[in-house]
Amino acid sequence: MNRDEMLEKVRQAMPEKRFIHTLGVEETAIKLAKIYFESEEKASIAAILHDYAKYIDDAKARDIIVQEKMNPEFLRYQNAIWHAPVGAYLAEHEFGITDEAILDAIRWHTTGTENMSTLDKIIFLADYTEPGRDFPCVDEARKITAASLDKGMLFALGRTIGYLASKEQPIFPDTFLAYNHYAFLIKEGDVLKFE
Ligand code: DGI
Ligand code: FE
Ligand code: FE
Repeated sequence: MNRDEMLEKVRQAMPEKRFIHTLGVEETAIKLAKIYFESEEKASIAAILHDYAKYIDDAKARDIIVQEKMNPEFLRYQNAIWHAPVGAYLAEHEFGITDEAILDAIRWHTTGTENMSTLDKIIFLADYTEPGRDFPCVDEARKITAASLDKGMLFALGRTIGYLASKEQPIFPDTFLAYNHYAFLIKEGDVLKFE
């Protein structure tokens, strides 16, 4: 399937607004791939497909998580996080994507996880900072991301955790694992710098 065919199938699976977001994520992911020497093609494909599963029925998403023996913990948390692992599954089974790097970037784009690759971080942060995003600290997130993917991750994860906590929502464990990873990394980096 070429880029245009992929885009058309994605467009048909979501409202116009979400499709515009998808194009924004692709544009941003390609820019970040250039800055951080990652494959622009992989960034483009992962971005186009990242929210493909956003509008499938909860029942269907649940079935896929169970049948594919994904981490059952996903189901204990809000359905807002299901479209990421389910999206990775559909990218493989409906779009024929076999590249694990692309599938992982889709799989972890919402919650984050420990040990994220450069491509994973690019998709996570492109999703958070694409031009259509409009929340108070988004410009700060864009600047930090352009300077360092790891600092961008720390900022985005910290803000997301703070936001979810303010709403008294449960937070998926991988989000904390990811947050701590970057918090330690950056703290230790600072110690080295000043020693
Ligand atoms: O799909 P998008 O709207 O483009 O963005 P997204 O995939 O990052 O997910 C949307 C929401 O999921 C976001 O507002 C935060 C929410 N969310 C719910 N539970 C969790 C979570 N995000 C993280 N990182 N961890 C959670 O446990
Ligand atoms: Fe998403
Ligand atoms: Fe998204």
